[in-house]
Amino acid sequence: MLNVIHSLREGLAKTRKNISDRIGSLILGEKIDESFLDELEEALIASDVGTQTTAMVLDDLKERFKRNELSSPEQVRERLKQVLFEIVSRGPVSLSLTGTLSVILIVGVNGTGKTTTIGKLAHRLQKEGKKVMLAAADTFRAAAAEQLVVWGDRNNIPVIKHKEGADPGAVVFDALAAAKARGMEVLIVDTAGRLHTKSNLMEELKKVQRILARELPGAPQETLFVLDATTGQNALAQARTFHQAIGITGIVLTKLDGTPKGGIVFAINKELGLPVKFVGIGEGIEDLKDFDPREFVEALL
Ligand SMILES: Nc1nc2c(ncn2[C@@H]2O[C@H](COP(=O)(O)OP(=O)(O)O)[C@@H](O)[C@H]2O)c(=O)[nH]1
Ligand SMILES: [Mg+2]
Repeated sequence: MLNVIHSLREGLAKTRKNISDRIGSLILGEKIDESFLDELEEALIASDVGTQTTAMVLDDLKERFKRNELSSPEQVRERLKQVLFEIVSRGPVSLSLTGTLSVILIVGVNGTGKTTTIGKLAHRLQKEGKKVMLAAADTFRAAAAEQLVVWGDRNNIPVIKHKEGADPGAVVFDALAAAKARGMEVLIVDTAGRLHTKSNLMEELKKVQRILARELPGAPQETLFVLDATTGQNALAQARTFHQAIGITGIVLTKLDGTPKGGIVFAINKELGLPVKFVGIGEGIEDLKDFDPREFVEALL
């Protein structure tokens, strides 16, 4: 557990610098006043907390400041932690894997880390004792399936794939049949991620969902949207488009290690109302963590 906190802290180092170090340096020799709060507002915006969410946080702090409840830096830090925690603490974050076989559909635009996340997630589920299979429904490029096979080999789990250009619907149909026949407990489906503005991608994903639901009632149990934390506020628009078209059950926020803008977690929760279920903090097989609201806020501030 200590180890986990340590690496989440490391993963959030850049964002923490943006928020916490700024609070720290603001505090030195200064009293808590309006200009302090203005600078805090800038720090929150700079870490991609989002204008709407930042405004809400600042309203709370200003209100308390007026009531003389925030006279020390420590009080500001504690209240900030509390407000941020409240934003991310609602909604279930664990995967809802029901029934003997569950399907996790992984979606998102190109390069956000879908395939890598699948490799990490398969490793985690396997460590929990689950029998896991992968489906290469990103048939857009041959390299995509090959990349998934590499992760399958690394985890020593089967990967169902077809030829490049094959119908993703046919891949999931076969994968589901194979998963049932082989007594699998989790099937994770990789998908293509061409630009979200292309409606044919959404149609393709809808078809995949339809086939899954037809062949296995309740499937997919999870449709996870993989979002690159370095994308900035545009990521919110991406998530909204996918959510409207296919319905997302949760977010995997990747590449937190590479950005000072980890505040996007709060914007996702507040402005999209979608739970962040996992965070990616590196390229290694162990670098996928549960999103634990308390731990996240503590690691941040
Ligand atoms: N630093 C870092 N890199 C990541 C993370 N997740 C994925 N990547 C990298 O992002 C790149 C694209 O990942 P990939 O899984 O191929 O994306 P896909 O196109 O969505 O399937 C690869 O170089 C990954 O190693 C992460 O959490 N942190
Ligand atoms: Mg991929």
